[in-house]
Amino acid sequence: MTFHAKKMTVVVALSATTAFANEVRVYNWSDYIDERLLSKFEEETGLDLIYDVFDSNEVLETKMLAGGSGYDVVVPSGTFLQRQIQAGAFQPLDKSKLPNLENMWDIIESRTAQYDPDNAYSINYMWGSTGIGVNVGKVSELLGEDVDRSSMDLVLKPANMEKLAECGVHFLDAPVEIIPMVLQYLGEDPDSHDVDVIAKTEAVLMGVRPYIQKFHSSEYINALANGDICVAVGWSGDILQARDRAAEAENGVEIEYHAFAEGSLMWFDQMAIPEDAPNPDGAHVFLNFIMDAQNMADASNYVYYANGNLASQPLLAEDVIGDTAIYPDEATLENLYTTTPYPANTQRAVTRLWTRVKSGTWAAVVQESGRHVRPQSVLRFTNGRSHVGTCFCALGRPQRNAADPIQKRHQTLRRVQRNWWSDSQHIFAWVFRASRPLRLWQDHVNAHACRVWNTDPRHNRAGGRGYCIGPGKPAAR
Ligand code: N2P
Repeated sequence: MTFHAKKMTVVVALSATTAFANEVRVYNWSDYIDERLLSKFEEETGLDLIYDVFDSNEVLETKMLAGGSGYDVVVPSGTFLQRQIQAGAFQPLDKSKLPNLENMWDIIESRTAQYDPDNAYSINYMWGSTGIGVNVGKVSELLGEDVDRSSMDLVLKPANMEKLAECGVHFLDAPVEIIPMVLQYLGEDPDSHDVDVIAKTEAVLMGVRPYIQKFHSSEYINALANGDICVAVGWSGDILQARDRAAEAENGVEIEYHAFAEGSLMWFDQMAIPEDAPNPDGAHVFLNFIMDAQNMADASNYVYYANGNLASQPLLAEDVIGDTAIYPDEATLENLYTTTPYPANTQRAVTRLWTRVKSGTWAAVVQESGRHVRPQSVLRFTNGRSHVGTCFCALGRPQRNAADPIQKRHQTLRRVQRNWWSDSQHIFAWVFRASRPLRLWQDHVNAHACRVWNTDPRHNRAGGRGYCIGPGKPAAR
């Protein structure tokens, strides 16, 4: 029996190896290749290509760190690649099997070497920026023709977002791109790893959270093109693809992409071979195929992202090589920043912050006892053991005036949930959920954000009642 079982294992293993030798399994970003290249690869090499897609570095990272993904080629962005190389997730490239490496562009290689020294584990596939896609007609209608459509003000100022919520705004579900963006907006180092500095982004994001319809990293292409949304914080080539899809549909939707006037993130997506890839030879064949000048030009011409292949440049369409949103000129390049991987403690704080921002269901908290709260506070509400929400608080005695925004805001609340929360230091609050976005207070609240860490009675002197607004539900559409 034992012998039999062993024999069977050997047979299974052999046939699996044979199957893997004919197959290459590639895991790439969605909307990131001209699919004709996939069949061309199979025709030219006789290998079967299994091509899956993802839209999030975090999803890919989970697979890479767990191991056993079954993929031969994957495409993390530089900062993720660096961390995964350190975790032993990739195997070094066998450069003798990659003659087309000579086509690569030294300028991009020197940049990607910051994540992958000597480019020992990866080749650049494409690179781009994270900026803003706008539906020109809708945004001009809601914010005026003269509004600066390349400014982060569009998506980080509550007053603008309140208006744009009407036509729909998506943000990337990419914390390590959105947080640097908000830091840049705040005039901080976008690559800060300091958790206290990073914490400053929460107030800004919570201030616009009620107006963000969705955090998603691929739906926005069609949503922009169809006119289902009017603004997306997204990736350069994706938004340019939306522009083309709208033009092809002749639906009257005009989409623009802008790197942010305040500065945009520049990132590099790198093809690498997992340490446990079933078919590393096939993976090298695929990488070499991708580095062919014509193939790489075809890919960029289709997806509107720049690539790291110098030899492909004469073969690029004019609306690709000639567009500074894709191939930045010196001036554009100066306004792009890069980031480095977060150490574990920063990453944990970022992940938690992002979860709070995305879930964003604490609509409003009215601090009834209030006396322990300083004016102009951001309150962290806890249930005694763990943090349950953050709200942005402006303190003051409500004036007995019907026009007072505090009292008006009260009228916009439908009390669907009421709880007392308390921690060991007696924070008491009523927790409400809003029936609709809290319009009156967003600007005011944002202008008054700061923090209270505890309920030390010495701080009680401020007195009065605190009115706090946290993130609401996305605007109903
Ligand atoms: C393709 C998105 C790739 C850019 N849809 C993200 N690194």
